[in-house]
Amino acid sequence: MDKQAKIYVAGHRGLVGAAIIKALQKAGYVNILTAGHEELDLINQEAVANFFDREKPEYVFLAAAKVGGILANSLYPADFIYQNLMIEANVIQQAYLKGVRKLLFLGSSCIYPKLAEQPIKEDALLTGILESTNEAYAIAKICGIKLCQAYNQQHKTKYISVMPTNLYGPNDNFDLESSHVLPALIRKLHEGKEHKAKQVTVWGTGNPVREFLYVDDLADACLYLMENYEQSKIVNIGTGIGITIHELAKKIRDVVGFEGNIIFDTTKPDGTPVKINDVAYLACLGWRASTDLDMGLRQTYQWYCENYPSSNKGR
Ligand code: GFB
Repeated sequence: MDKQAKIYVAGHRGLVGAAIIKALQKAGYVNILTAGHEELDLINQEAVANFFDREKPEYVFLAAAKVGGILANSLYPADFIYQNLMIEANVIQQAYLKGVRKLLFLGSSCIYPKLAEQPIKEDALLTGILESTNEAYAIAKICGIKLCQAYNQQHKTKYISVMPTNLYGPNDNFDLESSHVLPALIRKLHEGKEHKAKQVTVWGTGNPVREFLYVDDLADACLYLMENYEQSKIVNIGTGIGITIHELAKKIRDVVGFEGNIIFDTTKPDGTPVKINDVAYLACLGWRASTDLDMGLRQTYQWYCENYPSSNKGR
């Protein structure tokens, strides 16, 4: 990509989009295009068409999505499937019609079968049933992959799809109902410390295994692939390292300095038992994650303390 190229980052206020903007700026890209929700509703086909007509982006990072943790996914499947399908279809179709040179679509490791062999290779896609708590979201993301591949096949476009593992970092959602586990535990344990609570409750059994990637690493990988990769084959992005939710909770307890106990609410769902990306293909392409979980947790906790007004009291 030319450093002057016009690059549209869809979803620039979210965890991923904000990190991609930072990575682009750091790499010297100077013509970055964004549009907030009030300016452009990506679910509206006509609005997206007008936006692409007017702005004529040359490259697109499709990081806009309706996302959430296990509870939000289970409670609002219609929102997750509808909004994600519309965003993907609108942006990819307009990218094609307006001659975007290259597009990067962000999927998710939850597109793989619930009981896929671990670590999960890219070719596990569509080989088994999905995890029920996020089936609607996963189906929408699989459609995004298939859109990219179909346009590449029929229209000779260069749309690439990446499958990040569970992400975390600055700009994450710390709302306890809709967030993912890592930001939820930072907030719960931090508030537990503030209120000198005897215990903090973690959902599920604590036994599920997840892999966590710091979002700046993800952004770096996305930029690397945008610059160096142009095949239809999907690419996993992760660390390849898993940790149980219980171990994660203990690590966050240490970072935050909470002195009480961790207890488990087993009425809440565990979701997929194990989810770890096989990152061999990405390594072959020349990229590896560089932020380890301890470092990433410290940085994320610092960001949380600086950005959530009530959280400063506890430091
Ligand atoms: O991060 P999380 O919501 O997403 O949950 P998934 C991971 C695990 O952490 C589950 C447990 O076993 C949860 O039960 N957990 C423990 C908690 N305490 C909490 C808590 O306070 N909040 C949350 N949220 N979880 C999501 C998908 O699955 O992963 C999405 O639903 C997406 O579609 C995303 O793919 C990456 O890893 O289970």
